[in-house]
Amino acid sequence: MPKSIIIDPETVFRRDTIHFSDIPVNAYGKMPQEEIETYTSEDLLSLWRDMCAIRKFESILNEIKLKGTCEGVTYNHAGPAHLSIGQEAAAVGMAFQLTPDDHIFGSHRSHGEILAKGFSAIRHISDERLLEIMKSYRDGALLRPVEKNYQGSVRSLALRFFIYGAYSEIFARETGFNRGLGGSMHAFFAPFGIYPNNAIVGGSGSIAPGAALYKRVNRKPGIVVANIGDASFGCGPVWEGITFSAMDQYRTLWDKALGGGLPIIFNCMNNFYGMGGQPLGETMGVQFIARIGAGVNQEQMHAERVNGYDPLPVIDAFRRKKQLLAEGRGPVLLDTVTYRISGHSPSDASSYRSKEEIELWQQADPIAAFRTKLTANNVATEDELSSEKADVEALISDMFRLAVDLEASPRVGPDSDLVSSVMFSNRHVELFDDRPPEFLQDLKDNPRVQQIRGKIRTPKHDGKAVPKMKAYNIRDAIFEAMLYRFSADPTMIAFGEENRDWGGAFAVYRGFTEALPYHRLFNAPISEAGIVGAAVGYALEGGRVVAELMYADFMGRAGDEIFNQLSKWQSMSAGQLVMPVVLRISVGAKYGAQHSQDWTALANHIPGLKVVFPVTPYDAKGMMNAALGGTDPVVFFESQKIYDYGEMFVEKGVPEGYYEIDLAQPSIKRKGKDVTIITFGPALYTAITAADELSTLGLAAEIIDLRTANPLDHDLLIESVRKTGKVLLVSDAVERGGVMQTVAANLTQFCFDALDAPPVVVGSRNWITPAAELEGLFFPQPAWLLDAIHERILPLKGYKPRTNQTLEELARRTRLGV
Ligand SMILES: Cc1ncc(C[n+]2csc(CCOP(=O)(O)OP(=O)(O)O)c2C)c(N)n1
Ligand SMILES: [Mg+2]
Repeated sequence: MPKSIIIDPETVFRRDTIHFSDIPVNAYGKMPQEEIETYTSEDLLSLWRDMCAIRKFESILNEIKLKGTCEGVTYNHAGPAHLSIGQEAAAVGMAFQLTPDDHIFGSHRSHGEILAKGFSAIRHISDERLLEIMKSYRDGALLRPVEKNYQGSVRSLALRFFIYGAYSEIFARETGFNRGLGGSMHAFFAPFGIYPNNAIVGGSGSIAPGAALYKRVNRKPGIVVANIGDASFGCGPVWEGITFSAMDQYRTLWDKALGGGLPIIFNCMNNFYGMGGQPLGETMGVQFIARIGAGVNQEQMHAERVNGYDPLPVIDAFRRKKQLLAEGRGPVLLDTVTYRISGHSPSDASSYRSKEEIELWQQADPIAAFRTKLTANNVATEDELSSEKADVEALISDMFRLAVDLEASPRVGPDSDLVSSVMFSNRHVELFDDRPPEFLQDLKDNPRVQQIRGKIRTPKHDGKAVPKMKAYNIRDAIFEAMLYRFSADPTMIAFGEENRDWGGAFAVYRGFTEALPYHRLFNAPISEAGIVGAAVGYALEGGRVVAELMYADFMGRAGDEIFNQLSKWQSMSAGQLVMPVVLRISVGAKYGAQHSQDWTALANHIPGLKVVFPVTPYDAKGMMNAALGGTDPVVFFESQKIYDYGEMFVEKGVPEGYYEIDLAQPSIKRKGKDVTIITFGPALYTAITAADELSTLGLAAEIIDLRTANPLDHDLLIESVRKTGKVLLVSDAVERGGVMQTVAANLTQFCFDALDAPPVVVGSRNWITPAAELEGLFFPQPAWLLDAIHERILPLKGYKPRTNQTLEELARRTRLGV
């Protein structure tokens, strides 16, 4: 149902003041004795061990990177090592409370967070389950090297397994968590609740909210922690993720039984530096990251600054904040103060900070300070602590030596097709969860479903063309495919700007508002990065999602999320994770330079995305069905010019039942023998008009609609071009660097011997898109197609060109860059 939130001017214009509450800074004030009562000695010892383990892990990397030799091993580690020496207490404090159901996302400097979370998970998981994970994870590939001749307990085996997996990943070995395809900055291990870490700093800020959304929508236990560096709070996507997480609707409009606000903690690992830039005093003005919470919602995100140089205040804060999240009062912002004693990377000359400052923080070293705390409070003796430290350090050293050994821990071979094999998952998943899908009404009663039932799905009716109002159109086709998946898969959700009450900006979703509860279809803030990022997070957790960008021109606003996140996590996980996201992107017209651009080329350029652009109802339904049944990210372009077009090509019409179209296959829309015209997008209809005129000149054009840019099976194209010997490629994208240039280049190679002339590409001018009244100068017109054929492929008898499509003109334009 549409919502009804009335804004009353009388209330809005009433004199008032905005009140803020105080934000606690280092409020933790428990005495050591009180804490000794909260924790068992073993708990406190585990914190000690974990911190020592992280320090040792990172110190080895520092040494091998700097000197090329460590622990008697000589090795050149070519990749990055962003170390967190100094940040151990913040990491173990963050992880101590978390169970494997609690998921962390992080950044390039996440080794410490990964290790702390893994150690904590190993403590939380039963021996049976640990064994199950180790044996099943990549069929025991990580387990085999560490269990050889090992007689210890399951728990210590799990520690070996985990540390080994982390080192192997960093050294790009087959035996790494992600077969070395993630590496140091992206390592993760989902079975322990460790989710992708992002080398695009702040990247987790837009993704982690989607993971929290998944938990809420699908009633899954646990919280989500987004660990983000202080300097990365300057990143737009972090703000967008926060905005997405703090929407009122979770608590005001959504079913209360779902649990309220998103269960997420934005945890700032505040070490006071970017690389060399300083948020405090230089690059930001906020002074305390915790202050940001005050601008977000009335509860100020329950923001607080805590001392992350001691694990106990951090644990205390996480315990309290987890309680808030359980009460549905998220999101939370924590400003966890720590310090990076190590450089940004081992090559860092620390030119941006003084030796004195580093020494001050070294004197306050969190590990040494904790040692003193434990001995002063009689938790353990110096000898006991030294012995614990020695044991865990020996374990780290052993696993380092094993992981660095190329024989025990090989890289994928040069002939391996591993990377190709994981770029796409290419699976079909009917449903990601087996609970019944939720609807608000019986779909038979849905007004849109009823309306569509009365529409005509064939090109002709009673021998006549179907009037627009009666034709089953592209909007209907997308609606129908999505409705099928909403009915099949309870995890399927859709969101974007104006998706709900408005009916989708272009009315595709009209009818869904009545049918679906808020948590399955909702309006997102105007946060394109937040929208696509949340879709990525939702999918990484195992749910299916359709996100929408209102105009292709807004892709830049979600650039990182489309180009680096949506596209990459399947392959960086070496196929452990899937990405069942359909990103609907509408291509505009008539709205000028910033609302009318076909940016298929941008998506097509990025490895890891499927890129389709159906332009008939039959294709739209079949391709949306395929996209929504698959497990890969599909960028699904739609054209605003033709949303209301009925089916003109498939005589039998658009089936009411379910069918899929192979996302790699182009489609012949008109048969012909003299010249092949390949189109992508609504230029299909331009080509049809041009082909009609060509036929009056005695030429039969074969028209092939590409439908997909990637993947793309060229067979049909090759067959046609070999038959005609001539090919023109047309789309509404600007001519330079477009999808058609790639196809033309490929066809030149595939069909060189059969071509009478080089393939010719006609696109829009390399301009801004001008005003609606001038669009005819910009988008390819039917005459341009004939002119291009006449000038560059086959002179047409008695034909007089109407525009200048000569090679001289092409040369002139390229010289000018227009
Ligand atoms: C989007 C993006 N911009 C810039 C960089 C380069 N870079 C890597 S680390 C870093 C500093 C990040 O500082 P902060 O977020 O405080 O994390 P820290 O390194 O202190 O852990 C920068 C600028 C990047 N990786 N990603
Ligand atoms: Mg920092």
